[in-house]
Amino acid sequence: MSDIRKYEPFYGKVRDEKLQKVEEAYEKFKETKTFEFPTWLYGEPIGKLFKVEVEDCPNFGDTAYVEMDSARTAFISVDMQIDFCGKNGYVDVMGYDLNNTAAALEPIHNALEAIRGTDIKVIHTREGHEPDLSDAPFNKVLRSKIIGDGVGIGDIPKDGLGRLLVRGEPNWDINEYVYPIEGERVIDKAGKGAFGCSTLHMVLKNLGITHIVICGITTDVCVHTIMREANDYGYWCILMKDGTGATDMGNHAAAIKSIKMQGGVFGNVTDSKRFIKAVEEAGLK
Ligand code: C5J
Repeated sequence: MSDIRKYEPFYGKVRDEKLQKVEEAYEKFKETKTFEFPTWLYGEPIGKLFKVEVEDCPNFGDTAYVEMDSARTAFISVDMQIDFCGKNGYVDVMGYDLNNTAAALEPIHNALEAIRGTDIKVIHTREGHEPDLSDAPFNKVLRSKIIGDGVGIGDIPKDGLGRLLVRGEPNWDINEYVYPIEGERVIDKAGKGAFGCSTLHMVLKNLGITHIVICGITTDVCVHTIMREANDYGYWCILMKDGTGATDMGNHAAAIKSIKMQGGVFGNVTDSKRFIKAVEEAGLK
């Protein structure tokens, strides 16, 4: 008997228990088209269960539902900073159309209005670097200077509010239309992702979060990176697609589509209307 076969009975119990739970959830999904909140895994709900409709799941053209516990759900608004959607900010200096990223403001504002006063946890992130740029990779700063025609991370552009992508500068702050309010968490990150270079994962764990509704800018960079990281750790992630925007419309569309491949390779996709409807219908306030 090989070493692997020798330990097979030990592996088998763990595997069979998990596959039994998968089988049960699979039968339920066929009946209800719903990823039910797995109480066997997380325990009884702490808040209220509510269901969000998601698109193109499991196949393109299909509709499914994700059930979550309001008290264990985080709404994450990624990098809605002036640097990414405002005049003379980082994205503007690189020459991209601000309308694409600013389009996320209204849907996020509306979703925030709907969930404030519920037990859904709101988290905002900000991308930025220490004033001495000690946490900014050399290649990141150099590339930004090249694409910005000599004005990159740490520099002040003409008519700019302050140093690009530097913590504490007015342009690094969050757009006031989707600004955090008391009781919401704000997490600073030095990278595109957040699990390796910020306290996001600790905060999610400390809050007991199981489900994440994610939005913000940009779709294909920071939002996607964080969604992928969270998905790998087993969080159920739903992208609120109209609350996102990118520097390129093709990349925006591709980023949304790629989430839906393989039955939801990085999670699921909804929009602000469907998310707000789910919150309102569940009477979470
Ligand atoms: C980028 C971000 N695009 N927040 N940052 O550099 O997506």
